[in-house]
Amino acid sequence: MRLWHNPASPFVRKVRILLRETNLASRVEEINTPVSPVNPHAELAAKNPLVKTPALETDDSRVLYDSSVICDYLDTLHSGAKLIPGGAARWDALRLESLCDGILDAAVLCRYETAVRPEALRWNDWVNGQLTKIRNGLDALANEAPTWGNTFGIGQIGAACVCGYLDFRFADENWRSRAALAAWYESVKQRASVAATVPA
Ligand code: 99T
Repeated sequence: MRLWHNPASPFVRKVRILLRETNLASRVEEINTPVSPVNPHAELAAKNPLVKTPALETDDSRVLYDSSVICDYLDTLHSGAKLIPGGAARWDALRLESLCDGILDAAVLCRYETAVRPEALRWNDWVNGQLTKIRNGLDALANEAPTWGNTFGIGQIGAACVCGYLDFRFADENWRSRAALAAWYESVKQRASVAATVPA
């Protein structure tokens, strides 16, 4: 399999953590792919019309995107404990994954607003709207983090990617003021899969 990959991307990181948690990493070749909404990567564009990372080419030549679909697919390829559970727990896990994806979508939009959009075209109210989504989402994560125990499924993978991305791109945001989330992240940062995939 081939993964169009970008070491800054929190969405790619979800996939890379899942690959390591499930011992599938050796089956995937990672192709480093710089992405920008204003400078589409030609090879990636031929595989994913949205020109976003991650995209995964499977051994039977399907190209899958986005990160949720890729994680769902990869979780079918191993015989260990599933990171996307079945039964009623599935909906809690997928809802938590969506919450984390939504926080990350807002964070990446803010990042592009400041790193890509020309200063004269920036709109503070719009950025503040995205920051509000991030902060409300973090409050929700902090409320539920104490219920997670030792579970490290797709939702917690997403939460680890949120915390790591905010450290990487939003160092001034002080998300650690939410003590329950900060304490949870301190414990999962030590996992080999999380430590090996710190954004760069
Ligand atoms: O928007 C673009 O054209 C390029 N952006 C991306 O490819 C980002 C990289 S994060 N990926 C996504 O937004 C994927 C979202 C999708 N719903 C998923 O896979 O879950 C780059 C962050 C950074 O550089 O700071």
